[in-house]
Amino acid sequence: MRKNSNNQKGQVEIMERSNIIRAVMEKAYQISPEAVELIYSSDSPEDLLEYVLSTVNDSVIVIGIEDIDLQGFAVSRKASKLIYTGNREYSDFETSSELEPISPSEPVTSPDPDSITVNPDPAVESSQDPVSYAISVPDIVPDMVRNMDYEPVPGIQPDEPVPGIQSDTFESEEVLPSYLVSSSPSAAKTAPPIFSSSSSQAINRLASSFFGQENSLPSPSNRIFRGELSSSAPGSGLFSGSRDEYKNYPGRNPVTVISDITGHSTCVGEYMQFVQYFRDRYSRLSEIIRGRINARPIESLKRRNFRRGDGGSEEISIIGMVSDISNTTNGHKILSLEDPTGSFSVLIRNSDKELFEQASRVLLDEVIGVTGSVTNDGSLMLATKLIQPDIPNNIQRRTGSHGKAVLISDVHVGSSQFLEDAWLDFLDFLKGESDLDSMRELAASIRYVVIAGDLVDGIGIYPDQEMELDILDVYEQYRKAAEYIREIPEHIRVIISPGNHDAVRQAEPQPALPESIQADFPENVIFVGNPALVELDGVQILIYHGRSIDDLVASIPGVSYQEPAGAVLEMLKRRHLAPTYGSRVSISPEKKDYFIIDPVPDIIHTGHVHTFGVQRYKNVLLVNSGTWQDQTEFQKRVNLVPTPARVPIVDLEDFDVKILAFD
Ligand code: D5M
Ligand code: FE
Ligand code: ZN
Repeated sequence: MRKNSNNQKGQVEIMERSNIIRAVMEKAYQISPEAVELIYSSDSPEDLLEYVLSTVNDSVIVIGIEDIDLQGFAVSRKASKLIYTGNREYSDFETSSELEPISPSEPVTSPDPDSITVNPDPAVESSQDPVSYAISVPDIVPDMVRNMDYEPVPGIQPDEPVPGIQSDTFESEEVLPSYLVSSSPSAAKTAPPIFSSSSSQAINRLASSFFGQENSLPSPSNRIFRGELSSSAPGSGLFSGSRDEYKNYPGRNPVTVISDITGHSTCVGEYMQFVQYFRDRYSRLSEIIRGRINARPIESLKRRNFRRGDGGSEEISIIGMVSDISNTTNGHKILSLEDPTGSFSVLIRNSDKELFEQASRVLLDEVIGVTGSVTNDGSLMLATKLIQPDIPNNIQRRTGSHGKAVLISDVHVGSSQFLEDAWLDFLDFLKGESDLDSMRELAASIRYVVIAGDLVDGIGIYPDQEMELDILDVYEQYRKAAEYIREIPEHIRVIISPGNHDAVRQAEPQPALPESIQADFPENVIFVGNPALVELDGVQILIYHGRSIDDLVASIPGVSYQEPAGAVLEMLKRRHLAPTYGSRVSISPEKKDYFIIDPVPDIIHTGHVHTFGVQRYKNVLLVNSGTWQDQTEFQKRVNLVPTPARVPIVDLEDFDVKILAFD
């Protein structure tokens, strides 16, 4: 906010342009520069903005001047003058315009200098060609990082004393607050409606139950969602349907879309939808674990015959969703687990080093199995084993395909840091215009190009973004992107999935880009949602932009921006692309949990963090493609060093990966 000295009234504060963008963004819209200008230059921008936000509907993604009804505004003002006397309060507006300067929702943790290793990918070749094959490791300036004002690193839990656990005896009567150990409706009523999670973000989380206790769920701001925005035709039958229901794109380079939210969103943010979402998550992930352990419903643990000292010290297993993580004063860990029948506390002693290390990597809301014995008083389970839904060791990859797929992401067309020269060199390569025969041959074998989000930079994505944009209009950005994509030879199928900079709803799963944008792109482009499971001539690739990587880096020890594929590996072990609900990823509670990794794909392709990494895990290839955007001002401030213009090319026959560098 600033005083506008040009303003006739002298004293009236008006909004900065960036505050207009931010306030619009808060409501999950974007805004065109012309519309910003129109609001900014009106005599009452705050009122006008409030009015515009109250009148635009869910079919609008980008607020343009055509969405601003000045006449309606004038009429409504006249009417409000008749109704109100005295000063009017703009409480909604005030909250949205007084946000902190840099969005605190996306902190970047300091890179850990000790954890940097060069990715040991056997397919990396070295060459004297104009195109080099080396992967560079980003420089780290730890001092700069230390000077930054960071949030505490999540994952380090405050040592909260837990009632009843003062020593190493586990037989005490009163162990945990009742809202954690009881699932009866009466207990739910006494439970606080919201509690702070053990993550440093202290976000509002679901209350005592994931599984549907009444009175337990408030509606935090990131759980109010706009409806489906894409007008794309419905298609896939998701996981439940037969193959015929999948969306097929036949031809020389066939594509089948197996799972994609596009055209299937049912979410309006109602309470029961959250319950349904968590039930789906629990039932599908617990089913995977159930194949490996003989688990009982949590409710049955209340029976005395399981307890130690009652002659029932046998080991038993449960499967639950982690609703809380805390440390005892003696440094043991307590996980609260919930299943649809109840909740239970599991204690992991720090004397069991291996188990304790495993427990310190457990994330809120992930589904795990626990084996152990129940204490004498029936209040705690002493864990001896934690089981994740991890993929089987002997997983076979799909075979029968041939040719190659290029995996890229984070192009950021429109950004002033967009590396156009490198990008044009890449397009020349795809067109078969390289000087070297070997490069032309390689180009000729390419059948697919997959883009995992952030095709354009967008506008209003973060404060003051317009200072770093070459193209200020998001539609212009897409027109430019379409122009580039038209350069790609027609026989190559291009698959475009959105990211957080794209013009679709921010809540994930995100639908495919809207038809108005798709219309500019050539026939060989297929638009899918984020995430999307897609089959490229028989090879399954799970495409996910990767917003949750920011969370995983912040909460799992050893996971870093320098090795982003390591974060994807952690997703795979949990069989979930965004395990923790309500952190940086705003998840729309759809009927089905689209983030569950099932079936196991052959390739997982992510992006978002702008660093490059390739890893293999039990026959699954994990690729985090880098970016085509140079370091932004924000990234400079947090010392996030991107690895731009790297192009991984995957051989669909033997899953060999070649990495080209165009910088
Ligand atoms: O995100 C690129 C990476 O940089 C990702 O790790 C988030 C981080 N990032 C970028 N800009 C911001 C702002 N303004 N706040 C917090 N974190 C940020 P991308 O999606 O390409 O912007
Ligand atoms: Fe990006
Ligand atoms: Zn992104």
